[in-house]
Amino acid sequence: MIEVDAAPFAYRFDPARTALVVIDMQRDFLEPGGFGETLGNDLAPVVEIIPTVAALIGTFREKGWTILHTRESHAPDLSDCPPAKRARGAPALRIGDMGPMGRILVRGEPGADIVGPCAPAPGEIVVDKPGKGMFHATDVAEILQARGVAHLVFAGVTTEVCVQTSMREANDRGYECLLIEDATASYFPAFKYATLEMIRAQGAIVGWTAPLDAFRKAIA
Ligand code: C5J
Repeated sequence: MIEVDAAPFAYRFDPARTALVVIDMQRDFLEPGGFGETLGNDLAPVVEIIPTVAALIGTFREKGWTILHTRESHAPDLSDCPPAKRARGAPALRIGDMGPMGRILVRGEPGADIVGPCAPAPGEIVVDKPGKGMFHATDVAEILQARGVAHLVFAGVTTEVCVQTSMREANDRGYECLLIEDATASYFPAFKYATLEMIRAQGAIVGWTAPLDAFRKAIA
């Protein structure tokens, strides 16, 4: 077992039973004209973490450990997009509308792709998810079970939406979850801060958090 200096206390994991989960590092959330920006968000805080997420992916790759990437996206006919999700808020462009990177959050469109520095390598798992949580309407549960995974290391965007939802879903299913603090971001820095606090509160009620440096030191 490897022990990471994490909060609220040490996080222990067995690399053979661990997967890195990189949530939704997609152009639609990180680049101008995508879903995130159409909702009126400032992209700067999420763009800032791209090199750290890429470094974390590189660390797992060097070790040959399991990597799973998710993409929030919908079928072209939007049959997996609840009308309530499409109607929510007052975005400049709604899910399925044509934007500068193709149809917003639609599978196969350029905007649904993962940004270059974080792009999946051959052999890495890529899961398209129609919801905020990675277990909803996907085969993530079966994929992890087949590989005997018990520990999940999380990164990606946004901290309080898809990352937190996926981490809570995983925690309820019995996975030991660690969120890498500087490899996750929100459009709202205060929401990121609050999410990190609530995850590790009450004795790691949802899981652990640690910076990338601490993770790297542990595995060195
Ligand atoms: C959002 C996500 N924020 N990936 N999606 O709508 O967090």
